[in-house]
Amino acid sequence: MKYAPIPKELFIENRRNLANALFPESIAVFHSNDIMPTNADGTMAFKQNSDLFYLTGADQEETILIICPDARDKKMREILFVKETNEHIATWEGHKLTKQEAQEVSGIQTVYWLSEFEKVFALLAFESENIYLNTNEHTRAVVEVETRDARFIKYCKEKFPLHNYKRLAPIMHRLRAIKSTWEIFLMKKACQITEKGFRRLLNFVKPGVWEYEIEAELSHEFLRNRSRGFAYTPIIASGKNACVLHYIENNQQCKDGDVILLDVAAEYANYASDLTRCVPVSGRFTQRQKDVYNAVLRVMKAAKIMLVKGNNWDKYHKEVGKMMESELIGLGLLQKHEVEKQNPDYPLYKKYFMHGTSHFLGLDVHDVGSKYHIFEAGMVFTCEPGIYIPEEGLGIRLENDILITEDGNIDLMENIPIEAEEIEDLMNSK
Ligand SMILES: [Mn+2]
Repeated sequence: MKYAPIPKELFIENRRNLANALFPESIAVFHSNDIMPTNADGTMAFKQNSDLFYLTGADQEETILIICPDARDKKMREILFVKETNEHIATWEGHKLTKQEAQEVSGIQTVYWLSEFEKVFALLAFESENIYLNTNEHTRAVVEVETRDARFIKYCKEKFPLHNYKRLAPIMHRLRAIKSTWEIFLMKKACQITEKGFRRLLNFVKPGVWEYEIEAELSHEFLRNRSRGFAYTPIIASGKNACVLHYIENNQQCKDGDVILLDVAAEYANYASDLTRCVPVSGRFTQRQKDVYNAVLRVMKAAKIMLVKGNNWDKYHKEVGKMMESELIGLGLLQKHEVEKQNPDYPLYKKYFMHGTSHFLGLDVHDVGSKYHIFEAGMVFTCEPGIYIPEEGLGIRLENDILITEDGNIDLMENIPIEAEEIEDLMNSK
């Protein structure tokens, strides 16, 4: 791992919270992700299952966690299974967790090699009434590939047909939505690395630069700061490309007079940050560009104030929509009399601002969490209004990561330049 060791207390506390959420006489099982194949003998880089990581810190393939809080044998209440390593694996793939290292990383005392899993699971299943299994229930997930968790569900239901089966996903979504102190520390670290990358590119952008050259600068800065790289596929979209919401080609030349929309951020220790900034290729915004920029910035600042404990998703989005409406009228993009007679189910502002303002952020960029959950301290949301005007070849989105606290919120990206003038000054310094 590139990141510094994480205190095991984080994972111990997470497991305690999970154990408390289970019915009595239960066993819960979490599997790591697979290493995904590409072609021939190629593979993708390994990405750990977020739930397994959240509960163990084990960042390795072929890992299984069992939680069985009522096991008669106390040693069997938490068990981590890791892949047995040997000299051959050490030579070809490098170091894998030893049992002792797995204990140190996770704080789990009982560690077995993976080959013991079926036998141990069967013994504990006989003691248990409920079997909790994990599924990906993210509302926007499209999963065609069968995961290790999914394969295990099939195996388990065939082998133990008379148990009560329960879902881990709703519990995990609720737990992971509230970030602990250590998680916030790691997310701040991701934001700090993102800031370094953004500051680096302010001196790099000039007319004629290619979008992928900017991507390379960011990669360089992220990796040298112990990040694995981008937290998600970066969007570096100059001119009209900014109006394609998921533009990831990043293969165009940036032209004098255009604005570049950069939705680019680093991960750190598997935690995501999520940033969007817009910078003028020439180092100076035109008046029109600045007007649109400042309209988005005003909406963002006002939206941020509403990301507080006790508020809810629906109310928040309605308020942001209203603010956006009045800004779009101010920019001459909507007419007041049209807005007054619009169908409230299809508000006109959606023509220029067609995505949501916020999403949960954490181990996953679009992190798990329910939109029916009232805002609570410890939740981290993005705040990312935008205005996209294809006919003007201009798209502006601004995005920071906001932590809700007991008495307001903290902008985890407050140090990253956002005022149009500050960005211009930094681009023109040196
Ligand atoms: Mn985002």
